[in-house]
Amino acid sequence: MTESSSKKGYFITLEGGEGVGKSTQARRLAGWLEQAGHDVVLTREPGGSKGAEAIRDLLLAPKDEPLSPKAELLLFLAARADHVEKIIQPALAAGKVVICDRFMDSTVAYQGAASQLGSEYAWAVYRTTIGDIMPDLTLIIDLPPEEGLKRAVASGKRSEDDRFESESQNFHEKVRESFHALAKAEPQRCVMIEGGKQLSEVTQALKAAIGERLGLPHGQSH
Ligand code: T5A
Repeated sequence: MTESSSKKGYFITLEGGEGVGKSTQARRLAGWLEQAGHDVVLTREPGGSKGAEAIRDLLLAPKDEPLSPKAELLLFLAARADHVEKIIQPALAAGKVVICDRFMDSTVAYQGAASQLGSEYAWAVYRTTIGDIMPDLTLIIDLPPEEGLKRAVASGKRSEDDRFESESQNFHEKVRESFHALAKAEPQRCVMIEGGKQLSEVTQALKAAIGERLGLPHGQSH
């Protein structure tokens, strides 16, 4: 985290399109890090705090008329402001490892790059409203959108008429391109992981990226 607060912990985010395996992998990584002796907070966005979960319900509910792009962006940031202040910053200040299923890169990809607002606009509003808190490590799980969407719907967590599932194929391609661009622009922070492999192989690649940075052995399977 680059913010100047008295941070002692380590902030990891998982990113990627729909159904790439973020939540599944986040749970596995949290278990692994706990076994290694870390105090772990596993959280997600949108959501993670009571207020942010209420905003999540509003954002993800099917709507007769979509929100305006700016209203949607501001709601994601409103949820994040509450989550950062109530959950993420206190955990990092207490020296914990925070694993967050999606964070600001999702806003840049979905509300910025894939929408009419653009990624620069999304970054600018983020900096003005929330500041410069950034993850220490961002793991981007990469998968063609159609494969991820199939997985998400098959898992039963999502339905075909879900607000975000019903976006066009072109929209999800732009989201994927944006994650590729972020990984290229910030190679120190972002690691791209191939998501089309077996679950355990993906876990192993994620553990390797974290293990290198936290000095943990990561050869064993979980
Ligand atoms: N959003 C979010 C924005 O637009 N802006 C923002 O700023 C933020 C923070 C969130 C929506 O909000 C958008 C993005 C999203 O559209 P969500 O329900 O939290 O909604 O959606 P996702 O984060 O995309 O969660 P999903 O559940 O859809 O996907 P996951 O978490 O990536 O996938 P997961 O782990 O649930 O796995 C899906 C299925 O695939 C299987 C799993 O077992 C599960 O059944 N699976 C695999 N199968 C085979 N091989 C593998 N390697 C597998 N990995 C997982």
